[in-house]
Amino acid sequence: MSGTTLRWPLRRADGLPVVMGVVNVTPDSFSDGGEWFETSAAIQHGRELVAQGADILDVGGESTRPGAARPSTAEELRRVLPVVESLAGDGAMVSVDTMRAEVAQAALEAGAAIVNDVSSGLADPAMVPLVVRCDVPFVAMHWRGHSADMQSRAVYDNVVAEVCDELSKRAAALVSQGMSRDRLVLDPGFGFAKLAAHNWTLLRHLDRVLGLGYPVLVGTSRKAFLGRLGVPAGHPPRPAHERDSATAATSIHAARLGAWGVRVHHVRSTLDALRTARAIQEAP
Ligand code: PMM
Repeated sequence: MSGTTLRWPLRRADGLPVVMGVVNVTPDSFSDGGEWFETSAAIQHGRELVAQGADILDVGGESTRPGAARPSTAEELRRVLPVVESLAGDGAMVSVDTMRAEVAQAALEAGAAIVNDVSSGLADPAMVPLVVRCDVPFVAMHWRGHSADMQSRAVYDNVVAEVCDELSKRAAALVSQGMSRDRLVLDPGFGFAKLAAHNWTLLRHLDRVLGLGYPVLVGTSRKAFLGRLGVPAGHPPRPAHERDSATAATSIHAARLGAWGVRVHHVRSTLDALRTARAIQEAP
């Protein structure tokens, strides 16, 4: 497994946040559902994202959109493994986006270097022991339950305080189970058990998540709350592929506050935006 030799935390030579490009091998993700479902299309897409400048490719075989049903483990393995193997074989740094230890283990054996678990290990009791054993970087996201009914848990008195509290307790639990502190990345989980207003408030106060003292990954890309801006009430949100400019704006915000990385579908527009914002900031 490649994790033990990985220099971590990964940083870009140009100082911009690490850009994680999304490779969803699913028929039903809200953002790009079905587009890259065929193995060869997913591999081709991953290669394009690397050509656009992605630092990490995040390969996932389970849609986590609100209300989504889970695929079987066998189906998730079938979707993910050939894509991980091929992209890692090209030399790309691959993370596997999974809540299942069995899938994570097979992906690590196929060349993945990072585990990205939207449940932070809560969905499968075998996940944390696996990650500890393999000593690989672990992205732990704020999570309150599976997608089928997660939006019923989008209830907060103070979303920023509660997300920070739940995330820091989760990080402490992971460390107490043997995870090395410097292998951990935290993610506030935009869109997961959160309504649009919660996502906006969390973004505005992202500095509080950063204040927990871990590298922070921000995953707002193409999420529904970005598609509602400028759309009259009662009309449907903009389609997912029309949300990349809004995503670029959130990436600039995340970079300004010091996020470690951004997880995005369209890498080129994100990097264009990040480079532009920095050129303005650094101009005399
Ligand atoms: N969002 C999705 C899937 N995986 N992983 C992390 N760490 N953070 C996220 O915000 C996140 C994720 C859902 O979005 P997609 O369907 O576009 O992949």
